[in-house]
Amino acid sequence: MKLALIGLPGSGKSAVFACVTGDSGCFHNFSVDEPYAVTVLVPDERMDYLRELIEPKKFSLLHMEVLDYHGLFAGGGSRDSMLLSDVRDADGLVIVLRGFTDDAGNAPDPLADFDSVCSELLLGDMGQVERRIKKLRVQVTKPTPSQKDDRAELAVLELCAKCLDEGRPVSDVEMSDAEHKMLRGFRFLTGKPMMALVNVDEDFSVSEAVIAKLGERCRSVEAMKSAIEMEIAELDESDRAEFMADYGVSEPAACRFLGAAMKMLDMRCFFTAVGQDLRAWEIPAGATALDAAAKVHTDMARGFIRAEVVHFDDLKELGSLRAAKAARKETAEGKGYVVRDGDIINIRFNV
Ligand SMILES: Nc1nc2c(ncn2[C@@H]2O[C@H](COP(=O)(O)OP(=O)(O)OP(=O)(O)O)[C@@H](O)[C@H]2O)c(=O)[nH]1
Ligand SMILES: [Mg+2]
Repeated sequence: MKLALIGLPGSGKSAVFACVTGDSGCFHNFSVDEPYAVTVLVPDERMDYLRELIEPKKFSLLHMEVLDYHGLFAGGGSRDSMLLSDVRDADGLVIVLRGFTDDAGNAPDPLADFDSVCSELLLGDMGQVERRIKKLRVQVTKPTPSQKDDRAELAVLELCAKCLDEGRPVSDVEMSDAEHKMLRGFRFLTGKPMMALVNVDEDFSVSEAVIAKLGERCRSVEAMKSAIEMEIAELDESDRAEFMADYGVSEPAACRFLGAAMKMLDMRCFFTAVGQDLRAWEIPAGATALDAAAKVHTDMARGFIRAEVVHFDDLKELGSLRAAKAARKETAEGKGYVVRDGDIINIRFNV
């Protein structure tokens, strides 16, 4: 999973990045072309519980790659278009919004900044759509083998262009699964899930009205006191709890942020414990037991027999896998079973 931190210059992207990754190398990245990237482990209390219970030799949490980009300039031209073409690889966007008075004395206005960032994303997609439409319009006049497909693509792209032109994201365009598939290669910026993250200091809090407004456009809205969180991260364990209580911070930034990111990406997490290897895996909402098998190993999907499933909550309530099985909490599921967050899955297969 890949998360891109983007926003206007000086909104605090690097401060947020340092908080959630614990890596302050981002402050020394002066390359305009390359983002600063770090892969972090996603903490999970359920995995901690299973680890104590099973005592596996190998233990792997989910991984999340976090990328800190340079600031977007409104109407930023070629520099921004290069940055945005890199951002197309991300699974989700974190729009970092300034929630503190900047050095020039400008009061924060997260909604206006959010609109500026969205305009850049819209323009980025618009450029791509227009170029392709122009090409297709010529192409469909020729009797090529792909003429039918080209016509179909052109029709959806024209809907996308209209939508973008009205200032709305391509995710607003109603598309069939086949159409989605057809346009997948574009990796539209305005088709990606978004989190709005307001980077606030002590003097500013985000109003309910602003949160509601951002919530209309984003799957998740978070506020983070990155300056304070950075101080917390640097404290000794013994001072940390008291400091956090003083500032009303209940959970370290990284945990909260990564939890919100999983929600934004609409990912489910399932576990496997095979032999001495305990692992967490991510899978999109709605994915099936067969998808889960394919995620673990292509052979498992090819020779899929059944999935034996125990939910983590049942295991925890009963204290062990054996007890959960005795209480008939384990079920045998077929290929089409929709995986739930927290399922512990054992794939039976034969190749
Ligand atoms: N008061 C206050 N200042 C902050 C906060 N977060 C960041 N800053 C300051 O704002 C400035 C920009 O912070 P960065 O984290 O470097 O912002 P950025 O978005 O990465 O900036 P660019 O990469 O240049 O676009 C720095 O001077 C920070 O010290 C905050 O929560 N409160
Ligand atoms: Mg920065």
